[in-house]
Amino acid sequence: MQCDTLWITCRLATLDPALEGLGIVENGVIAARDGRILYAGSADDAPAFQAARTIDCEGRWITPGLIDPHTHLVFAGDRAHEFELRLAGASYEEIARAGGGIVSTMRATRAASEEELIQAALPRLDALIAEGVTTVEIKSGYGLSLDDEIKSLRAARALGEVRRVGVSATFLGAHALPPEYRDDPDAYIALVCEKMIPAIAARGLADAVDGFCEGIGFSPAQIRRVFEAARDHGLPVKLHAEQLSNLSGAVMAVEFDALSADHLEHLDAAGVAAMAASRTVATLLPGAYYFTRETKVPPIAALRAAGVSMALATDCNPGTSPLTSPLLVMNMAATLFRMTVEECLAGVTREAARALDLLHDRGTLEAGKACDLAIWDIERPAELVYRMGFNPLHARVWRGQ
Ligand code: DI6
Ligand code: FE
Repeated sequence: MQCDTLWITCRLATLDPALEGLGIVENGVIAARDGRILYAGSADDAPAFQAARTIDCEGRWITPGLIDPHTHLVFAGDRAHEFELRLAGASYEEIARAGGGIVSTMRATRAASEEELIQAALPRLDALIAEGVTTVEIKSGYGLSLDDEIKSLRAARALGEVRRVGVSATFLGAHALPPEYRDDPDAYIALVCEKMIPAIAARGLADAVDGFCEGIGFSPAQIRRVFEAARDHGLPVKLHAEQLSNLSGAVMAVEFDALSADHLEHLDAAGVAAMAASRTVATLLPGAYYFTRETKVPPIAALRAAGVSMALATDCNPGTSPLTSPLLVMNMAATLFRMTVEECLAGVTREAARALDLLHDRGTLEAGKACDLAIWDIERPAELVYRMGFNPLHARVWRGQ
């Protein structure tokens, strides 16, 4: 059988759900043609391939390319000074209420051109890519006006053109209240629903719609309107839910068949039960938990017992998670949230793909899927979770190259 590239003498963590655990194949082979996996499995069962190129992996491990399913990579400015204020005792809410926080990033983002936003995001994207990321979700949400949200989403899409990486773009207009709507939050929600979502849907600029359901964000009633507008325009939804308090956002997300409910530190039993009866993925963000010094851990044991899919993401953003390392995310998920190695690796591959509704195309090493691979200089998969501040990536393959 003809193929473009053949990787031989590798160990595979396929994450194939039909196999046990990580779906490990010792003495594996991967064959790719036209950017897709033709075969991934045991060398013993492999058909005879005529490969244009053969790469000997010398026993290295191959996982699916990593997927970061929740980031806010596109923004301008930085918030290092706020970090200093927080170290001196100010809380995240206090800073937000004093006009800092998200709104300070909004000002810088509005002042930046699309090209400047791309240039500002590239070092963050490159840091993810350097750790084997082949697909990244990128939210808008720091423009908060029609033009600035469109600019941000265009920058997100453009990042997928200037780098060899898959980009899922998410419209997060309901992220924060821009100051010009301070006295009339519902009028801002009306703008999001009646102007922004239709314009963004018409331009094909977003793959999903997200919101920040929180005391310092938007109420469940306001988010409901956003979700209804998204549904009217054929866009799937996801939600920042139960990060700082429990507003039963996850229950509402499930009602709208959301792709994911994210954060979930304050998720209660009713929220877990609702998610268990849905396809909605629990996307956990240990970087934000760590950086905000949150003490309430998401109900991992309950989510696990209920069989809820769990994904992991960096939540890369300037305020609560200035993090661009999926490897560190896995370590934090294991150490802070007590997730297993298997859950951590599935969380940045298969379950992350599920959270972006891309599991049919990515997230596991299976024939027919995109040939997005991460090749690692490790002796066992647990090393990817165990070490801190160390990057054993040997090579990254995107679409077979
Ligand atoms: N939740 C978060 O943790 C970030 N956004 C959100 O909805 C914070 C964003 C920021 O502070 O800039
Ligand atoms: Fe976020």
